[in-house]
Amino acid sequence: MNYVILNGQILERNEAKVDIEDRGYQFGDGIYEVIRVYNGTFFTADEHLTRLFESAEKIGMTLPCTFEELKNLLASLVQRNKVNDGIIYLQFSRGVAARQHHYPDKNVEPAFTAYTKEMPRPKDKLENGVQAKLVEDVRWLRCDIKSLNLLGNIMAKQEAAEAGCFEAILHRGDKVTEGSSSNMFIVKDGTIKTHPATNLILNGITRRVILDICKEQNIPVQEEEFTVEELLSADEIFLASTTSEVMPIVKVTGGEFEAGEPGEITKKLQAVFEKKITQQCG
Ligand code: DCS
Repeated sequence: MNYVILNGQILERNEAKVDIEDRGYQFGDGIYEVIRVYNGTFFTADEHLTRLFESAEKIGMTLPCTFEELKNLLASLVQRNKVNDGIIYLQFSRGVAARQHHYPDKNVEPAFTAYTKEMPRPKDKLENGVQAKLVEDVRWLRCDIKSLNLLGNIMAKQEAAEAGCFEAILHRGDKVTEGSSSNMFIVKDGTIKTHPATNLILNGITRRVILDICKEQNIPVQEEEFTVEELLSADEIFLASTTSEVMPIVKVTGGEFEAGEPGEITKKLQAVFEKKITQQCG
């Protein structure tokens, strides 16, 4: 049986019904998180839930539960669905109200849904790397909010997929920002560069784990903007996300960057990242 969460209750999936005037459905007015589960245990759950509460605050939404209540309920769902290696997806929309752009009354509670999915680690791609395509970043200027509004991201990912690529590398003019659903990193002469955590990117939890690893391992990092030209002349490129972990990019479509195989620093980060998974999740 597949269970889901609807407004604080665990239900069978076919019993969970959402109103057609849910503001998430009509406006994309809400926020979400994707948390990794390894071996039946959450990885970096506190960091994800902290970001969720921050996103809520940024859009003026008060979540109808405490951090601990939420974490416990999510853990119950993972247990109930017997997730081994997978994810939990959770979202809060601003709730159900007659369609008007401005926020509804304070007494309208956010609508909370969550489900789990079995998802093995992408071992083949982690080992061999993936291809990516450069796509202009035409999203709004609050990419730091993990909003349900993903049209810009989706359109970029589709463009990449149609070119046979795993990810879109977004750039605003000549500056690389991030991936359509990941953060972007380059390595040049032993130094890692990634876009600073501004309003132009989502400050990924995987990104933060990688920055911690770099500190521990004395790998130099610059959280600085870098150009498309720097990307294409980098020694290594990798992306990072909850589902993709530390994923080597071995080719940028068009053939401007073609490493062919994952780089040494990328592989080192992968190895330490894997250790962190084992430490937290067994
Ligand atoms: N940037 C964007 C635009 C993202 O959507 C994501 C994650 C990231 C960066 C990386 O953040 P995390 O390291 O915290 O995952 N996107 C999630 C998603 O929509 N599906 O899986 C991960």
